[in-house]
Amino acid sequence: MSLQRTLSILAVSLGFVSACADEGPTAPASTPAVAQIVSPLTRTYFIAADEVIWDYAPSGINQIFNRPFEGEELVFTARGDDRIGTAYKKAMYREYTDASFTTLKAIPPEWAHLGMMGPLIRAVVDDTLKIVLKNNLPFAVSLHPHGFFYLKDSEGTPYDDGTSGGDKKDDAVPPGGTHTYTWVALERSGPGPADGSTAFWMYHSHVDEVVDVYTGLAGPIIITARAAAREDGSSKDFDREIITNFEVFDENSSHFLDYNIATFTGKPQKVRLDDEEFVESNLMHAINGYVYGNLPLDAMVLTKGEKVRWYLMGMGTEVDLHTAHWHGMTVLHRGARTDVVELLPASMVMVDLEPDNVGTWLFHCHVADHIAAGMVVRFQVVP
Ligand SMILES: [Cu+2]
Repeated sequence: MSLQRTLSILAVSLGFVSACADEGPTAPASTPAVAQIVSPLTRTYFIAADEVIWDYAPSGINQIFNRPFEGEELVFTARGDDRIGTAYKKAMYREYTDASFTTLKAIPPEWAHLGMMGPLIRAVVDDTLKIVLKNNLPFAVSLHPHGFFYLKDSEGTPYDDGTSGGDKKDDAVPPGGTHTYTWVALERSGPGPADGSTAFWMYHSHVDEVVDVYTGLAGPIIITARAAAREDGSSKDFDREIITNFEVFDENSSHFLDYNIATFTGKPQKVRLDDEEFVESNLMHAINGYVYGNLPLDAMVLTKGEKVRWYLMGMGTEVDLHTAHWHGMTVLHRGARTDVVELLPASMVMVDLEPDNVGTWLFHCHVADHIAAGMVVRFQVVP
C-alpha cells in the first residue's frame, strides 16, 4: 500500500475531510488536509535480524564483587559436559547505514548500554517511519510495534485476520527476505497527559512470538511530542536517556537451542533436555542481556544534576515479575516518589530523575531469586 493511500485512509478514519477519499490515489501528497494530519517528515531505518554470539557475562567473572563466580552463580554461568555456559548463539536486530545492509551503523556511546536490545527507533508525533527489515536468519521473523498506527501490511503478525496478498507480506519475512514496514506516529502514539514529552514503546518479532523474543528479537521505541522535539527526534526536556530491559531469557526455548548444545557443551550427547538442572542453567536473568554486573560500567554514566529520563521494560513469562531498584537516588514515577518500580512482561515504564549523588551505584531487580541469579548491574554518577 502506497504512503499516499495510507495517508488518505488515515485522514478518513480520523474524520478529517471525507473529500480526501474522493480524490483517488493520484491526489498530490501535499494535499493540505493530509498535511495537517501527518507531516512530510519520514524517517527510514534499515534493520536486519542477524545471528550473533552473545555472552551474558563477557568478563567471565562476577563484576559486582570483582571475583570469580561461586556457589549458586555457577548454576547459570558454568560451562561443562552438559552445560552451555554464558555464551549462546542468539538473534539480534541491528541497524545498518543503508539498503545494501553491508555496513553496521555505529552505536553512539550513549546507547552502548542497550546491550542485546535492538536499536532505538525514534519518532516525533506526526512522523511516518519506514522500517526496512532484512532477515539474515534461518527462520522467518517480523517486526511488530507497540504504539504506532499501522495498517495490515505493517503489523508483523501472522493470524487469521481476513487479509490476503500484500497485507500478508509483513507477517513472516522468510530467510533472506526483506519487507518495509510503515508505522505512523499519531497523537495517540505520543505522550499522554501524564507522560511529559515522550512516550515509551517496544517492538519485537511476532512470527513465533515466544521463541522469537527469547532468541533476542526485541527493541525500544521512543515517541516525542512535536512541540518538545529536537531535530534528531529526542526531547529537549532531557539531557540523558537510559533504557533497560528486565528479562529471564529462557534459552531452552530459543530457535538456536540445538546449535548451542552442539557448539558450547563439552559432550552434547550427555545433554538431557528434561534434566531440570540443565533447564535451570539456561535461564539467564538479564538486564539488557547481562548478568552479574557484566553490563560495562562505563556504559551507564549520568552527570550530577542533569535531567534523566529512564525507560524500563520487561519481557518473558510468569517468572518475569521484576522490581527495578536504584541505589543512591530516588525517581519520580507518574508524579510519585519512589526508588523501586514494578515490571511485568511487556511493561513499558518511564521515570524521571536528577542524580545528586556522585558514585558507582547498584541497579538491580529486588526479587530475591533474581538477585541470586544475577539480575544486577551498576551505573555511575559523575560530577
Ligand atoms: Cu526480577
